[in-house]
Amino acid sequence: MVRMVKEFGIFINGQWTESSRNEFFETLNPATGEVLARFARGNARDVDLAVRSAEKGFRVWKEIPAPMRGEVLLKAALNLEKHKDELGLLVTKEMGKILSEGKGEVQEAIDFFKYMAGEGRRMFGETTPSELPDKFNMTVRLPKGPVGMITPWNFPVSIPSWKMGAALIAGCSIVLKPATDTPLCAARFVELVDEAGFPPGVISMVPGSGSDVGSPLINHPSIRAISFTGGVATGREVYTEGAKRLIQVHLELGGKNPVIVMDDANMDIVADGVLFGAFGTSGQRCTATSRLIVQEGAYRKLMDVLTARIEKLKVGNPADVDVDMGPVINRKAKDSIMGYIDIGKKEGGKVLTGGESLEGGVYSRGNFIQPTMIETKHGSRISTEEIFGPVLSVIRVRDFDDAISVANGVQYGLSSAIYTRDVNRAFKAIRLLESGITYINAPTIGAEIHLPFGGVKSTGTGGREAGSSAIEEFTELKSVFIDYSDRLQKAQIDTESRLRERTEEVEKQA
Ligand code: UN1
Repeated sequence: MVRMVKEFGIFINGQWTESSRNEFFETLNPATGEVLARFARGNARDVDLAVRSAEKGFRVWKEIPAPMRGEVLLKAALNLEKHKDELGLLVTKEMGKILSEGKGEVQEAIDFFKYMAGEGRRMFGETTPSELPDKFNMTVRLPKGPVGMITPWNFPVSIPSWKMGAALIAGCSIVLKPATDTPLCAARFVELVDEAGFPPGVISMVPGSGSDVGSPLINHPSIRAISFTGGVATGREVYTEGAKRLIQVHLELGGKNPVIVMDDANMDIVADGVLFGAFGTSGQRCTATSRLIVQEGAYRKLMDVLTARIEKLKVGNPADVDVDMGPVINRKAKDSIMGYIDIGKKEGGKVLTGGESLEGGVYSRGNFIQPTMIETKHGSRISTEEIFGPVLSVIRVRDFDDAISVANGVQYGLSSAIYTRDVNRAFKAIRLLESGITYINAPTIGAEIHLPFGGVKSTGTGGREAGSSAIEEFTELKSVFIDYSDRLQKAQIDTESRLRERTEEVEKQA
């Protein structure tokens, strides 16, 4: 029996339209190899159509009062809630994370849209005193314009939701280029959000590659900002292209996130956290725990507990409820991760558990790897480069200072964690760890959406997604001076004379 696979073009003005180029790519289930859908290979002409529509959408959307925009976002959240199971299952099928994580990711999108809906009634500016009498000063936030977003495959729903939720409440129209590995999740997400009643042109999506779609999007003269989440190499290109146009580029890049374990920690709780942090989503999170930095006294015990626990993890089709860890996204990713395991061994690392590719039987059509833990030394490639897979590097350290210096000794700085029951050390670690997110007694993953998300060093360019700072990415601040004195008043004039004049004026009025 031949199963018909659905074909998608580009999404503009609230509907799917044919791409100007009649070529398609397939999106696959990474656990089974099943073809899920076919998507148009978008191109610069499609991008131009989408951005033109976004220009029209922007002209309308920015004039809708922000609290009213919030109502539409809330409707989108409720629609996502209604379809949570369907969309969660789709995430599992197309991205390969286990069902509970697929649904969890959709919940993150729902929560964020609800949070941003409320932002429509805040969007605070400042009011300040003026230097001059009868004058009022304030700041207001205005939307940047049509904005482009380029999103990764590891969170195919929630990362688009962070970017879109913030941009939409701010009053921007958006053009989304989703990852080529997960366009179906993005397509369904865009449909469900759009159904809430956004005016035509506010939301568009163009599938396709970085060079065919991403680059024309960054370079389109009407695009006012780009928000990108992905790898460092691509991020550097996106930044360079955006810099040439002098537009704002928000980058959310890699990580090499450490969990520090001090001797005084409770090892069972550490093991729970490390399993979740390192092997949740098969280690394919920017926030994944990829380094375990353990103080000498805790080392033996923790390795024993962890090895036993890792060996019990069930790897398989993530749609089966009893599976703990699914596949990695595609063949290329699998080869690269296996390559890293090899490098780890060659540079003297010792595989404590795992390390093998899983083949045959249920694994024969998918991209499966054993959850792997390798003992290594700080400075080795596997302990400093982002692997983006189920590989945990373990490094032994002497004491707290040693642990902090190892933790900070990489180019990344997204998330970090320390397990200790010593409150003084915990607070010191908060200050000393170079990362945008720090957890105490919890692993490096699982950020909550109402706090800012982002990193330092090569992880990003300084801005933060999610949380109270999310709308900064998509708004311009305008400073406003309102003079109601009925005369020309000049700022920055000699204080002494001004003070005298004003005193005389007030005395006369009295
Ligand atoms: C990512 O990996 O790019 O904190 C995002 C977490 C998730 C988001 C991760 N809430 O692990």
